[in-house]
Amino acid sequence: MYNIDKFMAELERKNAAQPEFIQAAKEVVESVIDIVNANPAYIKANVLERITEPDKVFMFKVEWEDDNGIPQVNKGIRVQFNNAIGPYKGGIRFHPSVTLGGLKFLGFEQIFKNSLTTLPMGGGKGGSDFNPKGKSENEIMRFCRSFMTELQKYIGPDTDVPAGDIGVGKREIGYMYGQYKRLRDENTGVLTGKGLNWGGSLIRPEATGFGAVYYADEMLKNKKDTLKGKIVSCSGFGNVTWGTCIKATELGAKVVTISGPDGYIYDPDGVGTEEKFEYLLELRASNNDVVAPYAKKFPNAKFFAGKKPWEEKVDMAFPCAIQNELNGDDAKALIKNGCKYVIETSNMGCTPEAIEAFLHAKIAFGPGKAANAGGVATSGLEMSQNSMKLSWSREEVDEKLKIIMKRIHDAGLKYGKEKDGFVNYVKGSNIAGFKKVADAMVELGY
Ligand code: 2IT
Repeated sequence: MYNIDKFMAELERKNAAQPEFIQAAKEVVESVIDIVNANPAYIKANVLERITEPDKVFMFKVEWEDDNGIPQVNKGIRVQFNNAIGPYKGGIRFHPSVTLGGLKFLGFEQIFKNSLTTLPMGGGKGGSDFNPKGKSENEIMRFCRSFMTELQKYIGPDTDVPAGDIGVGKREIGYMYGQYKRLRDENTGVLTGKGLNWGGSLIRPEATGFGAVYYADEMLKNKKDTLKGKIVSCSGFGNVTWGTCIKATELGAKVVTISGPDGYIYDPDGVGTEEKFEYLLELRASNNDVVAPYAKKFPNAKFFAGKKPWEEKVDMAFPCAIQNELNGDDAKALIKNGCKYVIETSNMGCTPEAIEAFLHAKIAFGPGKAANAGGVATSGLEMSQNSMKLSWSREEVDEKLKIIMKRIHDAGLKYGKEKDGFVNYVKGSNIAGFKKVADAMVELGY
C-alpha cells in the first residue's frame, strides 16, 4: 500500500529543485492513489516509483554562430519519459525558461495525454533555453541545425518522434527536418508538424486549438449547453491561440482577449475575422513576443500593459500560453465574474490553487492533458500517414480529431463523474490515462 505523503516526500527528495515536475506528479498521484492501492498488481510492480522516473534523459551543448560571427551556447535536452505503449512522442520547446525540471514535467504530462488519445504513443519532451525573441531568420536556422546535429543521435521514427511546442513551429521543424535528412539521408516520420509539401498532415497546425474547442463542446453538451453566443477569453497569441480563435468563432462564440508577455488585448469585436487570424500568425513570425501592436492595427481593441486577461468578464476561459499562467487569484476573479467553463489549453496552465478553486465552485474544468491532446493526436495521425505513404484529406483528419476528442472527454467523464453529477475531469482524465500505461508496464515486466 502506498502512503501518499511518504511517496511524495521521497519523490521530492529524489528530484530536488524541480518544482514543476513535482507539481505535475502530485496531481496525477493524488488522482490515482486509490485505484493503485486497490490493485495488488500495481503495488507488486512498484508502478508509481517506476512511472515517475524517466527512462532516459539526454543533455547536450548547442553551439551556433550569431549574425556577428560570435559563437553562442545553449543547452539542449531530450527527456524520454516512458515508452510502455509506443515510441516516445512530444514536442520541443525553445524558450528561455526551459530547464531539465520543466521538461520532466512536460514529458510526464505527455505520457498520460498521449495515452488518452487512444493512439500508440509514449511520452517525451525536449527543448532548449534558446530565446527566439529578436533573433534573425538565419540565426534561427543555424540554431535549429546545431540542435538537430546532436538530437538526431537519440531519435527515430520508431524510437522517439519530436514535434513543435512553444517557440517551435513549422519554420523550426523545417530547419530541423532538413538537417536530419542531410545527416541521415532518410525521409521518415521522425518529426511531426512538418510542412505539407514534405510529409506534413493537413489540420496539424490548427489541431491543438481545434481539439480544445471540440473538447469544450463536449463539456457543454454534457451540460445541455452550447458554444453559440459564448464570450471567451484566450491567453497567448501563438499557434494554439490561433486555432482556438478560428474554431471557437466558427462554432458561434466570440473570443475577446489574447495576450503576450507584454500584457493583454481586449477586442470588443472579437478576434474572429480572416484578417485577424492572419495577423496572429504575423505577430508570432516576427519574433518580437509582443501583442501590443494588435491594438494599433485594429483600433477598436484596447491594450492593457502588464496585465492578464482573466480580469475580463467571460463565459469561458482558455489559457493557451504557458504553465502556471492562471493562479488562485485569477481563478477567483473568473468565478466572481460568472465564468462557467475553463479549458486548460496550455500544459499545466493553472496552478493547483486555481484548479482547487474551480473544482470547489463546481466550474466545469477541462485539464490540459485532456483538452490540449488534439495537437499530439494529430501528430499521431501524421505518423500514420507517413507510415502508409499516403495523405488524408482535411475532412478525414478533422473527423478523426473530432472522434478522438470526444473519446478523451468521455474517458474523463467515465472516471470523473461524482455522486451529485459533477464531473471532476482532472481526476477522471488522470485515471483513464494512467491505467493504460500502468497495465502495459505490468504486462511488459521490468
Ligand atoms: O504539448 C504537446 O502536446 C505538444 N507540444 C505537441 C506534441 C506533439 O508531439 O505533437
